[in-house]
Amino acid sequence: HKRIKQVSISKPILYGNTATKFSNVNPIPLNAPKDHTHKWTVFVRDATNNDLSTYISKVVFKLHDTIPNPLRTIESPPFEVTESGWGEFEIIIKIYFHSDGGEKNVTLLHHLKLHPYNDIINIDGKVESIKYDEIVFNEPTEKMFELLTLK
Ligand code: SLL
Repeated sequence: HKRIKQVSISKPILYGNTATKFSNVNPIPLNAPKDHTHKWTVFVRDATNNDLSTYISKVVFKLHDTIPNPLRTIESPPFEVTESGWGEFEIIIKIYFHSDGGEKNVTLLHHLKLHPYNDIINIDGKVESIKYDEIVFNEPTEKMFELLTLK
């Protein structure tokens, strides 16, 4: 892989989760275990609403072992997983790039938030814990450069 010297491209992303508590207006699904208290979605998305699939091939979310099939592989946008449950835990998020670009995967860690406290925004009973980050590609290969600059 030929690399382009002294070029750095960064891609803005958002990752995190939203959660809503089950209630009278937002009842627990009939097929959900009775101890589940929340519905939640964990996601990775582009911070500027561009299509991540131009350079990302898949996102793997490693959930808590108490959840059925904890390893979830998402191969096209939206890169997200929606589940119900009762507890907070660490989610390992692995972002894989198209293999012909010659880039290693990137690992992010997200603490799933269900309860509104600390830096959590709570709008209409919805809890959100979302972070902004930039994936930096230093001296990308020619192929990766092409994928990163596709419109
Ligand atoms: C801990 N924080 O560290 C806890 C673990 C696990 C949450 C929380 C299971 C959902 C399901 C669920 O919500 N687990 O039954 O599908 O021990």
